[in-house]
Amino acid sequence: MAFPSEIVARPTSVKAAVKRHRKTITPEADFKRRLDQVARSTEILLDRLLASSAAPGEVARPQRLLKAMRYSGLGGGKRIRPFLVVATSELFAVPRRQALMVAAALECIHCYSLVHDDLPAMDNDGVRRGRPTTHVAFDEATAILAGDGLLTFAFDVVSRPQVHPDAKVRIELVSALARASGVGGMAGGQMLDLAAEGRFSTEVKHNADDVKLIQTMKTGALLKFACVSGAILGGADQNSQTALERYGAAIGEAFQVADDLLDVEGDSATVGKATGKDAAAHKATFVSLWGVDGARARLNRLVEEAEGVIAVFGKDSNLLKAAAQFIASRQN
Ligand code: GRG
Repeated sequence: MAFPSEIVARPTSVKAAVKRHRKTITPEADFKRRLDQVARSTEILLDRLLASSAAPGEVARPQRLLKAMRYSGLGGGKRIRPFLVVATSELFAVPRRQALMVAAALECIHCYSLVHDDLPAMDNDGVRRGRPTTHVAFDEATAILAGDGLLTFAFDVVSRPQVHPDAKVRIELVSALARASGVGGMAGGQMLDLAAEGRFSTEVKHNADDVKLIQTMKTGALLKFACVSGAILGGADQNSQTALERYGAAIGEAFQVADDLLDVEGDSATVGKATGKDAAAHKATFVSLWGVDGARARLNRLVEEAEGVIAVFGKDSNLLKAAAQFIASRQN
């Protein structure tokens, strides 16, 4: 696949104008502009990657499956994970095109998890990103396969030479992404979450440590990978890598606390999915443990922690500080 030049090439005059403009805008506005830009670039890249023609080694791409994968992966979402990959890669001057390939792969995993999470056997949701969920728009079997297709496609994308010329770096990314997504990460966290709902036993108790473990795995692992991937791509030293791991862990938890608060306080039209479901399903959440005020206080502490650890990057950390604020105050 030829890399779409419109998502990386910017003429020098535009770069200079952007630099001048950046000096005059707030970190929050700069963050929103950059998030938009990464979302657009991710969309263009995923559109190209999920084209109808088969890649070398593939036999054919069945139209219905591809359509369901495109429905699930394109045309929605905040693209916060791709943003984090690109922003952390910038700290180490990683070329944008490399970071975007990792961003696209990670977004495929995220979208697969949403498709499977919405299935009748899991959360049984009819609306996602303000549209019918994949199994509603297509059918259950197609949605399962679309999730499977996106999951495996992510590893196809992240192992491509365009990600990094050094195969060792690509293997490190493949391994980190697999561990964040699988039995010891997101899929494992989903299993623990279902168990905590009482799906497999009526004797269910959970304390703060259980809830934290579930969320660290279910939601936090992918967000942490997003932050660490910039360090892997950039061959960062151990201190930088550790700072990004700690930042990723703090915003990962903050993301989930914010999600739990949105489920209680948000309205479904703005959030883009049904709300009030956690309490109805007796889910183990930060709000069920600490109440709304306790969860909000924890959220503020997590943002402070994220801002503190990322400060080692000096003024280059402003964008990531704004990202932590956004994650805590998001409305959808
Ligand atoms: C089914 C293996 C499997 C895992 C599902 C992540 C997950 C595990 C389920 C998603 C359910 C959920 C709503 C979790 C809360 C946090 C979360 C991941 C919210 C959605 O992420 P956003 O807000 O979504 O980044 P967009 O639509 O912006 O991409």
